[in-house]
Parts: sequence; structure tokens; C-alpha cells
Amino acid sequence: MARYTFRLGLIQLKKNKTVKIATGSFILLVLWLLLYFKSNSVHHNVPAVAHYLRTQSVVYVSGLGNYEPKQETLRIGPGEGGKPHRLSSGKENEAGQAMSEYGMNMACSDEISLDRTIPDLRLEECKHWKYPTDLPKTSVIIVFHNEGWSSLLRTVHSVINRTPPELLEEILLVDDFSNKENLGSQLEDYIERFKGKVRLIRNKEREGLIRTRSRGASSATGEVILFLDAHCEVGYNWLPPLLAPIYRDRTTMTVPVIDGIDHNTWEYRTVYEHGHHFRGIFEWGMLYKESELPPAEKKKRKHESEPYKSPTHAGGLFAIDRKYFLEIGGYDPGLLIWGGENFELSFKIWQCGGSIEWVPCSRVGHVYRGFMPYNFGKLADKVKGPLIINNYKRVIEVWFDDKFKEFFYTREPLARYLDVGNISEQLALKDRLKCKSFEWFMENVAYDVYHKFPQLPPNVHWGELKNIAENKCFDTFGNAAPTVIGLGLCHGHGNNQLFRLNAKGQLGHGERCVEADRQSVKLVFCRLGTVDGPWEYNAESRSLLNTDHGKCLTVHPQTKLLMLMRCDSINTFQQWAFKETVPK
Ligand code: LR7
Ligand code: MN
Repeated sequence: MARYTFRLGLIQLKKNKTVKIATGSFILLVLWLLLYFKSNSVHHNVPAVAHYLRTQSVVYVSGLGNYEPKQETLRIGPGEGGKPHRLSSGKENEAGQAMSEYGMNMACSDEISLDRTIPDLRLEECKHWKYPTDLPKTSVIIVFHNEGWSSLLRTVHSVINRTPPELLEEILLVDDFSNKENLGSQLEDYIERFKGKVRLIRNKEREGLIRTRSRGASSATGEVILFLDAHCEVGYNWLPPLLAPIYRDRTTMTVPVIDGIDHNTWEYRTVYEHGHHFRGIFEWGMLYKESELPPAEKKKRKHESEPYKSPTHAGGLFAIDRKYFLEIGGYDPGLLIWGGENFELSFKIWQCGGSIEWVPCSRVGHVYRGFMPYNFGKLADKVKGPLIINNYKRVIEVWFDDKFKEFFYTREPLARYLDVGNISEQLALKDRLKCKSFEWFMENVAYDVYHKFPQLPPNVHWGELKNIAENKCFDTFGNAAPTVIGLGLCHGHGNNQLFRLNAKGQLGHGERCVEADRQSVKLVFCRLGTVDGPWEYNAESRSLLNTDHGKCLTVHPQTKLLMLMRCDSINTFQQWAFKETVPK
């Protein structure tokens, strides 16, 4: 493949056109000046005149691989421009029904055009990049299970509308055994209008999103495969910037910046502060996080809009050379349904010689659901514990070195007891591809993880935390932090009652920490960069001392609320016992 370098093409103007514009459009110029000073998206590196000509699409750099589209025509209607849409009154019931069926307000989505416009949130620079004219053709793969009609098809329409046709090999829809009426023959009929560009294949049983994507990858015919969730809207000129790094190096996987689409109003908005760049990292319990680009990475960049390396990604939206994906084994087929596959692929790519780049000039909107409307089906019954933790364990058992595995088990003590099945093929692949250690990955790629989440001291106690007087257990009741902690009947199943105390006094539940003031005891976000805490357990007196306050964890005898009180070793309301809840 030919080598090329990225280059900001600061427009080659044809003189005669410039003259015409300058003389003929004084009013436009004034209007533009107004817009220019209002807009905060204008980047100072780009000469104003270039910006002006660009947005008016007067000068079109053709043949140079800029791929910048002509401006979309202005459209008026519900949700146009990515504006929030309020449902017509009288449809509240429909909306409520849709929310519980899909985790998103389909009644609202149904009122918005499948071809709606969205705001162009890219950095101004992005309009001036030039890309090779012979970028690889792409199969856009969308897997779906019981998704809403209009949000699924808006994904398809946005790809058709905003992708240079010569780069789009196909859109491949892979149905993961949906049972909704309209996703049957009605969908087959509908896609006929795309004259073969959109292809549909179906699973014969529920496979989950991970295996369904693998199936899509095998069936796809494009040189590059690009995955999207089934409720996305792609942005202006989104594809070429994702393909260019792959063209340069086929072991690069690329990820767009993901904007948010509100699941209730369908408002399209960025979730990132302007001018700030984030990359994907993780906590030791394998919780996915995003963190601002570390200074060392910032220094490597010349342009704000340039792609940058990231340790991992959210999972849903990315592009990769198809053959490379298959060479590194695709997704581990032992991962079930949902979760952890983003880490598996990321660790594998990095440790086995590839890289991941996030691409600021490519933006894609994604509907974040209110809640997950589907269950994990029959496959999940095979698994003893929570399916997602099971997947994580499979991933870390293959890719982590022993030292790092301990960090995971410290955060997820029950995971030690889960059976992840046979991983010998994954280990053999790791050997065959001569992949590097996790330590290497941490030192060279994901070093910012250490800054936020230092190496974890081991747990000294974990399990349910029972109060002796009340005979009840610490319980989050499934509420997300920040939330007050209460006492529930001890059930011995871990989950909301699984707490842990580490050697440095941090008391926590999953990725969260227990903190207390005089009035209440709460589950909160742990203080970043710390792994210690204010708790001291005395196994003899069974007291839990909070060293910040010099007081003991107590159940108030009357209100039964948790609080801190002066320590009193014979008070059973202050006595606590940890009991490991090992699954049978
Ligand atoms: O059994 C299933 N079969 C499927 O085909 C379950 C789901 N699916 C489909 C589903 O219809 C959808 O198109 O798989 C896709 C993803 O499922 P979602 O949208 O219900 O999940 P999500 O958006 O919460 O999922 C995020 O994490 C997943 C972990 O396995 C995947 O990696 C998703 O792709 C990922 N989504 C994103 O990264 C989008 C960006 C937002 C974030 C974070
Ligand atoms: Mn999704």
C-alpha cells in the first residue's frame, strides 16, 4: 500500500471564483461575519476566508480526496438540526410504553424524519484534511436484537446519506433473532429501496451481540469492516477520517468520537467539552472509563483534529481491516452476549502489535438507553455468576499477567469462583502471535490508568457485612452511587451485599467506596488516585472505626439508619462481621 502523510489542505482557491464571491455577495459576507463571531467551533488555525468559502460550498476541492460534502439543504421539522423534539400531546401513553419496551422513546423517534439533519460538531480544521482518493471500501455492520424501527432505519439512512458511495461496499444488517413483527418481512421489503446496498442476514437463534458481530465480519465483503450499534446517526464526512489511518497501517483500529442522542427527546449533543480530547481506559474491576488525553500524548500532536492513540474503546463503534480482524481471531467466541469484548479486542490488538486510534474528525451519535430492555436469553443460563463478570474474567485470564489478575479479583472477589470454560485456544493464539505482556501494555500504552487507579492493595475482608444487633447486612439495594447505604435481610448471594475492606482501609462495593459523615453512610465515587480509606476493622471488638471522624460505624437503635457514633465496644449496634459469600 502506498504511504502518505496527513496534510491540512488549506485550500487552493481558484482566483476567478474568489473574485465573483467577493463582489457578488456582500450581504452573505456580513451574515457570515455575524455567524463567525457567534460560533465557538471556528478554529484559529484556519484562515477565516477558507471557512467562509467552505460553509458556502462555493469552492469544492475535487479530486484531492478531501471528501467534504456539499452542505445539506436546510430542513424544517421535528428534531431537525438535532434539536430536541417534544412529543405531540396525547401520546404520553405511547411514549411510556415505548420506554419500557425499548429503553428509548420510540414514539418521539417515530415523529422525526429518517433523513433528519444533525449539527456539524467537528473542529473547523476537519473540513480541510485531505485523504487518499483510493481509501478501502467498507462494510458497515449493524447487529440488532429487537430494536425500534425508526431508530434502526435512521442509522441506515444516515450512513447512506453521509458516506461517499464509492467507499461504501454495503450495509450489512445482522438480526440477532428478533421477534418483533415489523423486523420481519416488512424490513426485508423496506431495504429493497437501497438496491442491494443494504443486506440483511439473520441468526437462527439468539447469539448475543458479540457472536453476531463475528458472524457479520465473516459474511462482510468490504476490505474494512465498521461496526455501529443499531441506534446511531453518523456525522458529516465521518468515514474517510476513520479509513485513512487503516490505509496507512492495516493493524490500526479506528474509533469515532461518540456524541449523545437523548433517548427521550432525540436531541443530538456532544458529551465532551469543546477542545478537550478523551481516550478509553478502565478501572481494575473492568469498568470502562474515559479520561482526558495525558500531556505526553498531547505533545505528540500537531493539530487539534489529529487522531491519537487510546488504550481501549467503548465497544460499539469502530473500523478495522477485515482480514486483520480475522487474523487476530476476531472476538473470542467464548464471550457471551454482552460486555467485555471491547477490552478483549483492545488488549489483543495492542499486545499483539497493532494500535487503536481515536479520530476527532469522525463523529457518530449514539442513543444511550434509559435501561437495558432485553434479557440475556438462554445462553446466560449456562453461566453460574453474572454473565458480564464472567466475560471479564475470561478476558483477564487470557490477557492480564498474574499481578494484574489480582487487582481484578480484589475488585470482584466472587469472580475467582466463576468457571469461564476453556481458554486454551486464546492462550495459543497469544503465543502464536508472539503478543507482549500486559505489563508492557500498562507501561507503554495505558500508563494513565495508574494515575487514576493505582495498583490495588489486597482485601483483608470481603463478603456480606452483617450488624450483630440487627442481624442484617449492608445493602446498596441496587442504587447507583452516590446513594445512602441501608441494611437488608442477609441473602448470601453477594451482589448488592458484597462489600470489601482492603489492607489500606478502603471499604467499598464494586468500583465504589463507602464514606460517612455524622448523619449518614453513603456509597460514593472513590476519590480519584487513592486506594486507601478511613476504615479500620477490629476483629476482636468487631468495630469499624472511621479514622477521619474517630467514630464507629453504628446502626441507630431507633431509626435503624447507619451513622457514626462514639465508639463503645459492648454496644452490639456497633458490632460487625464479614462473611465471605462463596457461590455453591
Ligand atoms: O443480545 C444482543 N444482541 C444484539 O444484537 C444484545 C444486543 N444486540 C445489539 C443491539 O441491538 C445493539 O445494536 O447490539 C448492539 C449493542 O447493544 P446495546 O445498544 O443494547 O448496548 P450498549 O449501547 O449499552 O452497549 C455498549 O457496550 C456493549 C458491550 O458489549 C457493546 O460494546 C456496545 O456496542 C456498546 N455500545 C457503544 O459502545 C456505543 C457507545 C456508548 C457507550 C458506552
Ligand atoms: Mn447501544
